[in-house]
Amino acid sequence: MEHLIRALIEGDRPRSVFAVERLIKAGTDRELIITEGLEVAMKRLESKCTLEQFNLLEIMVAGRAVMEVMNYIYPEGSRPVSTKGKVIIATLEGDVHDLGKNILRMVLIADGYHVVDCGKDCPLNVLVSTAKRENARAVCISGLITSLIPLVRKVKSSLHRAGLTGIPVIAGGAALKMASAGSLNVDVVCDSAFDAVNWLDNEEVRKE
Ligand code: B12
Repeated sequence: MEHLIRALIEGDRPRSVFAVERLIKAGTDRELIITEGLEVAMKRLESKCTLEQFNLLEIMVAGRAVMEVMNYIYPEGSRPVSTKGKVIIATLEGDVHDLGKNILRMVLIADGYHVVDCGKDCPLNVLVSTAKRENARAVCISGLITSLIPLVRKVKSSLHRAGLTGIPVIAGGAALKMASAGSLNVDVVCDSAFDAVNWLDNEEVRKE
């Protein structure tokens, strides 16, 4: 895993894919590659991304290597037909981080969900109107900066005002997973994309 992490940090795409190929051959599962590999690599770049020091190029190059690895472990052609309903995903207005959201999208699609991606920096009203138009089964918010928390707290009430009272709101991403569901006014906070899949898969069981 350390080979993968180092190749990602250096933004070396061929070496990253080679390292992941070896991990898969050795039987490492995709969840571990994402949580112990991709997430850890990006976390190590934290010091390059502060308000004082900002090395955009290095971070962007590593981000591209992360997405190349994701495309390798979730190849386009292998995606199942979506049968489990529509999930809306976004990072809210003011937050341009989207690597975690893009990973969430691929994990949800691979599990049979139809994903409508509102993108990054998404205004709340666009999120709500999309959820209404698409008859969404759930809304997922990815949040990487803490200053966005007040806006996250408004998601549920904005959905309610639009008459969407039955749609669960799921929060995740480095900034939101430090908070409780109650303090964010969401239904659940998930550590990883896989936790959201498990939560959604078990929703029907919980309702019974
Ligand atoms: C990459 C990065 C960037 C890139 C983003 C590129 C991109 N396309 O996303 C760039 C360079 C653009 C960037 C910009 C900035 N960044 Co930045 N960035 C990061 C960094 C280093 C990594 C984030 C990342 O991609 N992680 C990898 C992904 C895979 O992890 P993840 O998002 O957590 O996602 C996983 C899970 O959490 C989960 N998940 C994610 N979302 C969701 C949602 C749901 C519903 C679920 C279920 C699961 C889930 O799934 C993923 C896989 O399991 C972090 C450091 C860190 N520790 O996070 C700082 C960090 C987030 N950035 C930070 C800052 C300050 C900024 C800037 C303000 C810097 C500046 N000087 O301008 C700007 C913000 C601009 C803005 N308005 O948004 C701070 C935020 C501090 C805070 N607590 O508020 C951090 C924490 C760095 C630090 N020094 O502390 N950044």
